[in-house]
Amino acid sequence: DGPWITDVDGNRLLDLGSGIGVTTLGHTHPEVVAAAKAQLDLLSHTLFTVTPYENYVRLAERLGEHTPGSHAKKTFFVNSGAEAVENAVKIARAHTGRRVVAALDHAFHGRTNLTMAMNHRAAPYATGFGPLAADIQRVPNSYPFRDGLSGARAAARTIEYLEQRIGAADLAAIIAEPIQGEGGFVVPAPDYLTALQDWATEHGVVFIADEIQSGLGRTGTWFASELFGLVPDLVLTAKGIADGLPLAGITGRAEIMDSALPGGLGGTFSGNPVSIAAAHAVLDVLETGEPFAEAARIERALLTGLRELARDYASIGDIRGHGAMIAFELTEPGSTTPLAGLASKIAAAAAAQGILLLTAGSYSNVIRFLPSLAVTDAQIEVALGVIGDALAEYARA
Ligand code: PLZ
Repeated sequence: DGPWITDVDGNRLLDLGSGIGVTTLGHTHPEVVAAAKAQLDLLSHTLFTVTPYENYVRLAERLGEHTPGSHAKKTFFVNSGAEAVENAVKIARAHTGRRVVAALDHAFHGRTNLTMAMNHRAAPYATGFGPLAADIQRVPNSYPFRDGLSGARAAARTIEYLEQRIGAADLAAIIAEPIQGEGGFVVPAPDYLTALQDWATEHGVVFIADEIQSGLGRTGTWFASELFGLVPDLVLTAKGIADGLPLAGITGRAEIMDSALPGGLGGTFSGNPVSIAAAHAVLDVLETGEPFAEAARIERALLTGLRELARDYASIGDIRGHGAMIAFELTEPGSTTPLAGLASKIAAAAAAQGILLLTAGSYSNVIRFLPSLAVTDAQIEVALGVIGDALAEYARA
């Protein structure tokens, strides 16, 4: 219920990870549960490409309204985030007639064969699972804490790699998480993403925003792209879209979305009606605007509390994020040398106190907060107290 999970022994666990950013409105949200139950009594499956149903089309229209940009859009629904990434790549290749996809350092895009080739980390995502998909290149990102570069400088570096290693003539798409998730909530420097989008537009490259972790209210806006003034060509959603039911979407410029042959995109369960009904309930709640205010409140509580902790513990090297997507990176005081062991000790100490905290980061040295928007300031204070106790025990001041 809300931010709580009760385990088989009756222990109440404060869930600050939401199944990795899925139950954004909270566990068993009454409107979501009611919508899914009602739909289950009506129809649980046909197959959209054979016998289409209305709630799919309406959800597509609603996503078109809320994703950045007022251009004509279309949406295709699938079952998981990785499947959304796969389909976005197919669409971009069909549209451009080009092969290569560029992903950013510290990215995570999924666990299927194509997407595991797009992730930054080989281990544990790809090691032993090859051969990997061809024509994927990774290029430097913007990581202000580690590279100290302005958005313009970081974009110039990324673009230099794109031009030298790939060349626009072969480049179908650039994919970026506006705020990187598994990579450790890396927030790019201002103007970085828009500089990449401008370059992509100029060279006929499709810009894909993977908003699977950062989208749909999580950062206090409909999409994290808005925080950067970014209007992507394709926007990917999953995770929080149906507050726990499996669903993902690819929403994009109509002329790009129409590039595949009729019948070229599909899937048996794609856009399951029960998941779609749950997603409508999620959008109903988001449209009240209340979740955005909650995300802003959570951001204030977490940033204030973490900054206080950072005054006592120099191992907190960086605090970053937006809304209910906030993290801190643990490093040797005064340096960027990662302290992975400290992050796992803090997460374990929190778990022992009934608080579920997720780690993240390419160096496994980031603690991330992805709470449900139902989490209260008092609960956040308790969690920060437990983190403070763990820092007192394990961190050098
Ligand atoms: N893109 C930005 O965060 C999923 C991974 C959980 P799927 N992140 C959580 C795990 O251990 O596998 C994710 C993401 C971004 C794509 C995905 C993939 O989404 O629904 O897990 O396929």
